[in-house]
Amino acid sequence: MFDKVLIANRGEIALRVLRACRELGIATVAVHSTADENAMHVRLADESVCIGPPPARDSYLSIPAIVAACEITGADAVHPGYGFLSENAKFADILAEHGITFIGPSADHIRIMGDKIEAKRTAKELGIPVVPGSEGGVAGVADGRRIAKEIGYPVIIKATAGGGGRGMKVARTEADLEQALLTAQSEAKAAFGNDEVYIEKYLEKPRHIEIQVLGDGKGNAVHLGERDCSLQRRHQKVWEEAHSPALNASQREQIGERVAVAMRKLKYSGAGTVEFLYENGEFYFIEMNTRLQVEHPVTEMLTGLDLVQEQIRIAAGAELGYSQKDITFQGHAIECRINAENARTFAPSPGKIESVHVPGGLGVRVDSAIYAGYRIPPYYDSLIGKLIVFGKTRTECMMRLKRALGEFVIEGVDTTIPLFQALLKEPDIIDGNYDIHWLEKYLARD
Ligand code: MV4
Repeated sequence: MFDKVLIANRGEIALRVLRACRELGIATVAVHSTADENAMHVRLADESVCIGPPPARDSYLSIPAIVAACEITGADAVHPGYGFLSENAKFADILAEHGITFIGPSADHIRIMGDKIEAKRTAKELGIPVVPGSEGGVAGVADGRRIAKEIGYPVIIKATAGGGGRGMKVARTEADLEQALLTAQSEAKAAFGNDEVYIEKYLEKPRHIEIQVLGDGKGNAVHLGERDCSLQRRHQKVWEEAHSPALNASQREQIGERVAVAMRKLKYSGAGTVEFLYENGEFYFIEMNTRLQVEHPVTEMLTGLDLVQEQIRIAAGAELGYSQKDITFQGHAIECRINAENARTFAPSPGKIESVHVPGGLGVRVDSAIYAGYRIPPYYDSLIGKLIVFGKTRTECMMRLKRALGEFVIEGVDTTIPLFQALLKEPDIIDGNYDIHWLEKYLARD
């Protein structure tokens, strides 16, 4: 096992990783920008190193600064959290060159899944159902027209180097195709420095359902069920739950087993998430995330597994030590992302937290790094906490969520708490009847 882990992140996820390390008896190193001198992760870690000025590219994204922090403190492993360097294959390679363990999948797997065409090709080869579309990149307008005609309209054009919704364009008819293709290519070039795009059948009203996996890199892998993350705004998840209100046990088992078999063949190592669009009873692979995700706690609530401890054990060379039949699910969990944003306009609301009262009681978990007097810096993501609630049934979970939201007090900045209180009154939310467009439509009403 590692003696000392450096946590290359900030905010609630830095605390989440720190807690896992502490329970495993591993010393922790926090890194921070000058804007985060007073951050909770710095206070709670055993040691801390300032790695640069506020802009993330000069601190949390600076590979030389983080490697230097490892060398100064003698850390033998790095946990990247999510975002920042968590899916940077180059970072994983450089750490390896320095004899430091990257707590995550192999650089090769990060690289494959970072290239969305490669990811799809790999998934398909491994027996995972994918969205019908081009086998590789689109060569030009004529090639695009030919492919789109073959798949049938509407189609969606996506950047190979993209992901998370950036640089996508929908073409409803052949008349739209040229424009959509050229726009997608130029946006991809500007955003990722790579203008390669691919085409897929456009699914009109899918749900976003993702499968959590764990593998040990030795051919053992399990799935930990799904999360329904359909409630999103501008490709930012807002509410995530498990199980999905749309799936029954046999559907869950079927898609889960498909994914687990694929991960065994791939010899996948660490935690990962296989993302699907789900429509009319069918699953369609879109991407795989090779990192711990923001919403991992809902899976922890149902399975009782500590996903971060599992990541650490696996990175240290341990075998999984359990098989699929040992994984069981209990109850229902919902996560609400608490952002320092206006609940109606979503305008960021950085500033000083004047007071905070967090909810508690049975089945209530709050992952957050805020405290009374803390000043939220304006430089980073506006996520300031996650409220995760568990219940024996979805109904119990929602009643408890309502109760917990009512207890939650954050004074000094705007938060998304009122949005969740409003959502809990919506019949479609109560019934679990929503797709990926539901929230945007709801917010567009007045
Ligand atoms: C799609 C799609 C419809 N059809 N692909 C957006 C983020 C990226 N991960 C994939 N995305 C989509 N891909 C096909 N073939 C619709 C979306 C999409 C979406 C997906 C998940 C959650 C929210 C979304 C909001 C708009 C569009």
